[in-house]
Amino acid sequence: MISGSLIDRLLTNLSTTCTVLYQKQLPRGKNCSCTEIMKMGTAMIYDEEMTKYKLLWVDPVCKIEVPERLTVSHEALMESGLADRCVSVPVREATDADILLVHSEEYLEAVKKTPYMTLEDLKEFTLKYGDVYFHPNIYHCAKLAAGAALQLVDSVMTGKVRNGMALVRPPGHHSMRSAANGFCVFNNVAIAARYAKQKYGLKRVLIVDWDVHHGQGVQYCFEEDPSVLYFSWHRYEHQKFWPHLPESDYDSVGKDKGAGFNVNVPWNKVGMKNSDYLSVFCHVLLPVAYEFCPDLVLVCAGFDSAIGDPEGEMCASPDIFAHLTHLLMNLAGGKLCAVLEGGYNLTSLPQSVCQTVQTLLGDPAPSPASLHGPCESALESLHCVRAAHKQYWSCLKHAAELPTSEISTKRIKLAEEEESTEKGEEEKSSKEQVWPEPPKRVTPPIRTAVVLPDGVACPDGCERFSSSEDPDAGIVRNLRENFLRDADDDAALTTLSSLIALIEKMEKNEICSGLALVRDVSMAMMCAVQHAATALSRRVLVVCVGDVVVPSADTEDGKTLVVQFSNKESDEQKCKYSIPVCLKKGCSDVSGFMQAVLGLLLPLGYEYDPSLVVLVRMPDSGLCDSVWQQLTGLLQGLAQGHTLVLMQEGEKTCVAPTASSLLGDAAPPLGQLHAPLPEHVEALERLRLRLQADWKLLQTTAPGTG
Ligand code: X5A
Ligand code: ZN
Repeated sequence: MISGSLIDRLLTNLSTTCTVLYQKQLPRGKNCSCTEIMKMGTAMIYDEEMTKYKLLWVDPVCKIEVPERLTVSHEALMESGLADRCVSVPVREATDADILLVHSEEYLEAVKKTPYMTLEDLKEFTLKYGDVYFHPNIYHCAKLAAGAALQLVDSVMTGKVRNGMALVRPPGHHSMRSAANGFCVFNNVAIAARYAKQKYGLKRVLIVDWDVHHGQGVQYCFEEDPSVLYFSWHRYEHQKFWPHLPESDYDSVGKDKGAGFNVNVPWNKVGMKNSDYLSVFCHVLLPVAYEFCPDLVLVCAGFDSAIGDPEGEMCASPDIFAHLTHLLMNLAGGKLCAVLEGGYNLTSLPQSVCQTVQTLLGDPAPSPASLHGPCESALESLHCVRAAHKQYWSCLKHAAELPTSEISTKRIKLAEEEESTEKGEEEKSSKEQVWPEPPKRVTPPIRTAVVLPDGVACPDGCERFSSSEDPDAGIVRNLRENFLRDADDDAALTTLSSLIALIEKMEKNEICSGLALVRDVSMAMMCAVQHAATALSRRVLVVCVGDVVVPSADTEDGKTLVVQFSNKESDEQKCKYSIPVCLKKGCSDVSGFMQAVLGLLLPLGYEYDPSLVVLVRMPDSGLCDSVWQQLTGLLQGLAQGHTLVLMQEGEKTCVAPTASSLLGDAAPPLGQLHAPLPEHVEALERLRLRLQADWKLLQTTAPGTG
């Protein structure tokens, strides 16, 4: 056992020798080796120098892009203590060669001259481009911004850290091969993608652009490139919103070999909410991303898509970024680099940055506030994107055809909405958004507790759990009367009462997650669910993999939602809260299983918003470890990470992989997914259609379409 102060000293030594600060809070209690700390780390890249340029003349379009964007974000990370937990990596200047990976020599040479220009020259130079300004120091900052993205890629790819975020100015995703645009000078993320491919030989890079603007510069860069999958959602309003490009619409899917590798989700209304964002993740981005199987995930992390932003005018709360981040963290073995783009509300920007970084550090996400399903306009976009991509992705093969009326009405809609523009403008100025500050995310002192039979070793980083107090007499009586059979011995009683004590500690947030090997999984599940739902009055999401007798009597009241994956043809769904997912050929159809997880289970889970997830694995589940770890990892976005995993005693080999996922390690990649079995696709689609009346997050088509 290493004492806290010794660890601190070790870390201090490390930080001086490696010139970076390692995560002070140890992720693993015991057996901590240098590599393990590094594997778990989160990099943070920031340099004050990037605050040292600003708009020098009057320009209402550019006045929101201020140095304070960076200072408030950085201060929030310091004040919350998050910065201290990150590995601080220095920036560097991108070299000419780095910049030329994306930009033309003529453009680079032109930008190189800007530090020597007079104010008048700068103004004139600025006029050559759209919605951007230059300053004598912006070239220096642009080199640092791109260099920061490259430092981040290097830190992640060499295994110094698992993931990280770079706080940079100027942003990058609008800049093009030979043009500055939309506050951007060099395309930081596009350069990073090319650099990562070249230096580390990566086959596939995923770029997720959750900024509220379309990163057209990134799209142009990779349009014909099937090795870089670019996803962007953006305010569009049928082309009424900047940058007003027809190629920002859903029907720009990429060109030639790159067809299918450009995914645009246009938002045609403002005011999109958490449900709209999550819905697009569950029904478009995640299925496609898992099928693509990237080696690295880059995020164009703009926070102008958060509430309060003057550009985006969307209504997603800052804590949604915890979920967006979490949902991407099991791709590419957890290798994720977030690079700041936009974000102009100086309150929601730092809040959103903190949510992102705290999630990268591995803290459980907060429970998502009431999700009511996507709005009609979002559904329409979702439907169009899925239809446009169905020929490229087998996960979307079953997506409804696009009614031909849709495409032809595109321009009409634009014209219609132009008429009502003036009214819209008035509304805009009158509403000042207010929202509650995201509550502090308190991480329980114990991450994962395990209840294991005596002979089974406690996995690294977990805590062996046995209830310290004698179980309450009432609980014992209940256990004996309702669960235990006469033949069961004291060990069975001890296990069940430990489970109950464990659930209570999870409820008090003293323990985050738990794992138990039990003799009788069904009994343990019934007992755990009954206690949580009845005694503690909690909503419990029960996820069963394999054939197990599932509690059904007490599901009517909504206290439990049971989703059971099995290969038995099940009778029709009993009620809204009991959902059998039948995969006839078992869970060996990895694609089919993942489709069910991403497109059914996650939306159900998010909408249900449980306070506890009980994940049950039967010995006949047929799931391989990596799929099981993906499932375990993804489910931890729910219930603030309160997951209790129950497995049969014999499944000892599954303990370590499960514990690893509960501890927050990234699940191993599944490889590029092939097409799911057609009969599974059909069964899942039938189920989704039947359930979507009750569960709005399952909808993928707008009323009146599809
Ligand atoms: C990076 C970014 C926005 C430019 C808006 C110009 N740029 N109207 O968010
Ligand atoms: Zn933006």
